[in-house]
Amino acid sequence: MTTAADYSEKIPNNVCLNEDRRLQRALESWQPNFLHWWESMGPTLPTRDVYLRTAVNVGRDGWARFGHVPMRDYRWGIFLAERAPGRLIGFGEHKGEPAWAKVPGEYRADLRRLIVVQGDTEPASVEQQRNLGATAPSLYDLRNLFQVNVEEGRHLWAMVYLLHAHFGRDGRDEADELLRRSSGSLESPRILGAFNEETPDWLSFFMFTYFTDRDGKYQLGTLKESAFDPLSRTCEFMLKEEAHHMMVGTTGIDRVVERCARVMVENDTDDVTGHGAIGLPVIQKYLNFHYSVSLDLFGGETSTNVANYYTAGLKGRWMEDRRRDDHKLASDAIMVDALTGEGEIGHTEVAALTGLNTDLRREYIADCQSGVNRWNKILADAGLPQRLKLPHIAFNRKVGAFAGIEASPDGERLSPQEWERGSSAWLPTDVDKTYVRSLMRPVYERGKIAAWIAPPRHGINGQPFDYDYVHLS
Ligand code: BYC
Ligand code: FE
Ligand code: FE
Repeated sequence: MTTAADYSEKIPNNVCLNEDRRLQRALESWQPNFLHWWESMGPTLPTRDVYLRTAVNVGRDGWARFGHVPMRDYRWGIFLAERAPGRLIGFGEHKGEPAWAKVPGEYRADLRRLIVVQGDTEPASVEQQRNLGATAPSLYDLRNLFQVNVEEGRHLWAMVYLLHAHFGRDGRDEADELLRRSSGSLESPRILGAFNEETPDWLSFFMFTYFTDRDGKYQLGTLKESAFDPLSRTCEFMLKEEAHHMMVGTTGIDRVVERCARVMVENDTDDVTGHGAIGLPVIQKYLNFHYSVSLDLFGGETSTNVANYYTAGLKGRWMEDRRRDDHKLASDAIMVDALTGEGEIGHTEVAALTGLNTDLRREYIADCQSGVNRWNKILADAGLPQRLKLPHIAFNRKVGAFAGIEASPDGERLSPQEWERGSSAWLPTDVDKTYVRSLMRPVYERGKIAAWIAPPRHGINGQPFDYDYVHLS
């Protein structure tokens, strides 16, 4: 089914869309709705063109091309990673059977649900980030924002393709719903909590791309294992684009910390407010917030949903093929984070299958820690004793075992009164947010950068920092 990418089509694709006229027509009639959504809910800053990477193929000899394009003309395409001939299902009760090219009737509802939840996050993030162009710290950052935005738009296309191609009438209805719900809406909000939060400033944006896009990396990693081959192949290709989103977050926070450290050292002070930088306590609070809402995205510590998904072969584990067990887990056990009988924050043993959200969350947490280590190295190299850290798993949770209690960042269980007294020291307050916002003034001059952030070490695609990444209109 996969061929060379067809770029002459209205919808670029490598799925031979022109061989299925019905599907092609259905997607071509969704396309104007997508463009209307992009115009009304996407980036608000008017631009002439942006130096963007466009996915054009999936092959080993280059999958993307770079060039200045008007964002509305971005070629959102449908690309599935190459088919692995003879691919077998790697886990669950169908382990060893051939992967499915079509959706089995008994798993239709669950697969549709997973694809809809995944698809819903993509436009949500574009909506959350739509006003950030107005306050970009440099043309380089502005370009990265838009790159992330167009690619999340393409990820929406990826899920809509699956819905249209494999779920008939209800798939088309779900595709329409994906454009109808909107982030933060009271009547029809996005499905998952984190995607209804605001991303009002660039520190939030970098935290979001570090912590929340990283949930995307891990969820896509589990869906890449899916027995449903088209889902597996589309997620594999999405992960390629996701790496850049992660880079934006990681290096974005690097640069905020680097700037803060330098101002602290140069002025011999812990308080950088008034020196135009963002201080470590504020960075820590933003980190606490984005990390804890992102932990919620993994669902409950124990979940029968995830057990069913795994057994059915719909959603695997991170690096499934590297796990040394029977890939069925029917009689295995796992320790998960839990409230103990006495209401203490601790652990309990459960069936491995129902603990799979915890398994994935742990992989994610270890990965998050690597970023914190990086930022702490920047502080250490500047000769500073302060350090950032990930808050405890029970801190500020709204989903799962700790949703009903309060805990400090150190994992100490708190009464509602203690939480009330402490929370302003742990989560961004209105004062913190107002301060951060006061720093957010746009810098659109080539080679210039806002005072609260250090310049990047590298430009994009070998271009220098002072390249004309974006032409405003
Ligand atoms: N908010 O059995 P449970 C990305 C619901 S990010 C609201 O504990 P389960 C991206 C849950 O749906 C990756 N509701 O959890 C990043 C369920 O409802 P139903 C997105 C929540 O089902 C940045 C009920 O609570 N992809 O790509 O095992 C920018 C009980 O749930 C939340 C996916 O998530 C929440 N946080 O796991 C752009 C992959 N958490 O069904 C893009 C697909 C749980 O009983 N989704 N609930 O009505 C999944 O695999 C699973 O649905 C979840 C939840 C991991 C989300
Ligand atoms: Fe995405
Ligand atoms: Fe992303």
